[in-house]
Order: sequence, then structure tokens, then C-alpha cells
Amino acid sequence: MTTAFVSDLFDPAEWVLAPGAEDYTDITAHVSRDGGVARIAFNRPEVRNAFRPHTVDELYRALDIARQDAHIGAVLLTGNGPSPKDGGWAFCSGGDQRIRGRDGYKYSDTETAIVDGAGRAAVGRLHILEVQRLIRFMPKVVIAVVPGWAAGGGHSLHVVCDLTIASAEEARFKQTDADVGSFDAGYGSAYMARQTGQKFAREVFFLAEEYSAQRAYEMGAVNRVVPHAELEREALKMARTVLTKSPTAIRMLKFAFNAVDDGLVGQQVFAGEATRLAYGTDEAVEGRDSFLEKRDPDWSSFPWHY
Ligand code: S0N
Repeated sequence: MTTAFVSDLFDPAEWVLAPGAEDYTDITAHVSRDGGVARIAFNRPEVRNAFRPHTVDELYRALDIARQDAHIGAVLLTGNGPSPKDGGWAFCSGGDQRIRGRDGYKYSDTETAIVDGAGRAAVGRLHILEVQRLIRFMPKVVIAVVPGWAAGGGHSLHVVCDLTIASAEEARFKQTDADVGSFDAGYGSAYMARQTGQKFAREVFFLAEEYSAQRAYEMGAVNRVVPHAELEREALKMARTVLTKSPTAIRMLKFAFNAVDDGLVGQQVFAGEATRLAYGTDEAVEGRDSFLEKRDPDWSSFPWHY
């Protein structure tokens, strides 16, 4: 059986198909052969990997499967390429403008049939923000691997990822929101300002100019710039470095970094992890057992630490 083409930068020796990935049309999803890393990629290179509602549904599903897989510690989010039309590369160019309506993005008739057959074509969707939140709150390190354009909502996705690695020759960054009358007034803009400072973030949004990987690196929006041919190899190396770390330390650190910007939700997520850790102590077990055994709890062996 011949393996379908994925991307020029994809190394089939490193990956196997992720669970459920056979059915995806707009993305591809793979898991590293050692099981620790997921590779999820936009697969619409002919439109610079723009997303339509169906793309977002698949992306959400693939990310959520990675979130729940206890072997996976890091996720590479990227875009397949190059475009068969003109050889251009893209991470993602945001929402597919051809199907944007007055209340959001429309499912095509074909997509509706695939999704639920219940008239969703008539309903606009704005659910890329649900994907942003999944990336933000999953206790794994999500790395944006940018082989070409990151524009519009694609730019925002790279912003929300934990780390970004970009192709020196092909990656380009452009926030077109204000050009097309569509704006990410959440993480895409405000969180970017946290990363780069207000002046750079305002420039990126207000002028909608094009930035190279090197310029984005200088602004503090990109972690590493590497030769195009090395991009996925280097990204996988970064992911594998994460896998050498303590999973609990990584999840607590990610949620600690998030908490300062996420208000009470950030506190809730961080506190949930604290509760999980507390459940593992003898002290919490005593609390549970005393209830089940219908007796008063005995806290005498648990000191009031200072
Ligand atoms: C990416 C750009 C800069 C690349 O330029 P380049 O290399 O010159 O290529 P083109 O010739 O322009 O493109 C090649 C082909 O790809 C098509 N195409 C590209 N991008 C899109 C797109 N986004 N939608 C549909 N088609 C696209 C071109 O049309 C061309 O096709 P052909 O060959 O047939 O002519 C450049 O392409 C560009 O600027 N693209 C548009 C970028 C953009 O404005 N994106 C939308 C911005 N808005 C969003 O993403 C919405 C975000 C969002 O969803 C959201 C965020 C927060 C809150 C809510 C929402 C929500 O609405 O859900």
C-alpha cells in the first residue's frame, strides 16, 4: 500500500496515523512512532491552509484526542505544503473568506451532510476560539511549526501556542484582521501584546504589514528560526526535549504562565491541578476514608507546615 503524500517537510519514518485520522479531509493527524508527540497539520495548501468550519471541527477533535492521550506530552501544529498551485507555503491563513457570511463562517452543503445533516449550513460559526482555548488549557506543550504564511486567524493560532518555530526562508507573519473587517480581540491581540509589548502588537494589527521570521523573532513573537528543510526535524527535537521533563512540572508551569492573564478561569485551572496533587496525599486519603468509615478524621499525623 502506498502512503498518501502529506507534506514536503513530513518525514514518514517518524510518524504513524493518529487514531481516527483516516477520515479527516482538511487536516492530517499523526503520532510519533515513540508515542510522545502529536503532529496536527492544516491540509488545504491550495488556499494557504485557510480554515472553514469543517477544518475547525477536525482540528478540535484531533487536538482533543491528543489532550486525552496520556502518552503525548507535546503537539506540533503546522501546515502541510507546498501549494500544488504555486508552490507557496503556509502555516494557516485564517478563516476561509469565500464562505464568510454576516454571522460567521458557513458550512457548505457537503460539510453539513458530513457533520450532522441538521441544517448547520444556515448557522454561522465562530468556533476557532474554542480551538484557541483548547490549546491554551491543554496540559501539554503546543508548538506552532510555521513553514510559510501565518496570517489572520492563523497568526492568532501561532500567538496562542506555547512556542513557535519558523522557517527562515518561507515563514511570513501578517495580521490581516483589520484589512478584512474581522478581529481577534482576545488572545490573538491582547496576549500578543504580552509577548512583544504593546507597541509591536499595535503595529502588527494596525498596519497589517508583512514580517519575516527573523523580524518576528526580534519582536519576541517567535522562539526559533531554522532553515526550511530542517523545520520539522528541529520542531520534533524541541518536542522530544519537552518529553524528557517532569509531566507534572510542565503542566503546573504552563498553567502558572497562563494564570496571570486568565483571571478566575486561570486560577480555576491552576487550582484544579493543585487539587489533583492534594488528592494523592495521605492527608486527603484520611479525609475521604473518615467519611466512608463514618468516623471523625484524624489529622494528628499531618503537620501545619510553615
Ligand atoms: C496569506 C496571504 C498573505 C498570502 O498571500 P500570497 O502568498 O500572495 O497568496 P494568495 O495568492 O493571496 O493566496 C493563494 C490562494 O489562496 C487563497 N487564500 C489565501 N488565504 C485565504 C483565506 N483566508 N480564505 C480563502 N482563500 C484564501 C487565495 O485566494 C488564493 O487563491 P486563488 O489561487 O484561487 O486565487 C494572503 O493570501 C492573504 O492575505 N490571505 C487572507 C488572510 C486573511 O485575511 N484571513 C482572514 C482573517 N480573519 C480570520 O482569520 C478570522 C479569524 C477568526 O476566525 C476569528 C477570530 C477571532 C474571533 C472570531 C473569529 C471568527 O471569525 O471565527
